[in-house]
Amino acid sequence: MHMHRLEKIWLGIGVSMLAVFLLVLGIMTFGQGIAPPNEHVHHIDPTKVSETAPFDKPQLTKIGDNEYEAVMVAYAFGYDPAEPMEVPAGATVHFKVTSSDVVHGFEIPGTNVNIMVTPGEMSQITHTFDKPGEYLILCNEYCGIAHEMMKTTLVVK
Ligand SMILES: [Cu+2]
Repeated sequence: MHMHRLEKIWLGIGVSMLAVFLLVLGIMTFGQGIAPPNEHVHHIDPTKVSETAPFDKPQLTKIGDNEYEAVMVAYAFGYDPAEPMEVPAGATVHFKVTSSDVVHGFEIPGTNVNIMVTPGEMSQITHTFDKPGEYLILCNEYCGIAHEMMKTTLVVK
C-alpha cells in the first residue's frame, strides 16, 4: 500500500502523542497513585439516618482549638439541628451533612460553602468563619413545595 510521506509523518505524530498520553497516565496511576474518585467511602443507608452515627445526634461539637464539627441532616423542609448554631469568630467548622429523604442543597451565601446533599452519601465541607455575623444556611436544590422555607442559621460571634 502506498502512503504519502506527509501521511506517514502525521500518523507518526498521532502515535507518539498516544504513547506520551499513556506514559503520563501510567506515571500518574502507578507512580503517584492518582485515581478518579470511585469509592463510596462515605456511604450511609438513607432509610436509617436517624439510627446511624453520627447522624443519630445531629449537633455542633467542639473538636479542637476554635475548631468545630457540625453534623447535620437535611430533610424536607429543614435542617437538623434547626436552632441557630453558635461559633466564635475565626472558628473552623467541618460540616458533615446527609439527607434523610431527597436531594437537597447546602449553601452559605458569601462563602465557598456550597454542596449537594444526596441521600445515601455524607457530604463534607470545611470553612473558616473570620467575620462575625449571622450566616444563612439554605437549600439551593428544589426539593418540593416548601423548598423556600428550608433554612437555618450559623451565628459567628
Ligand atoms: Cu431542600
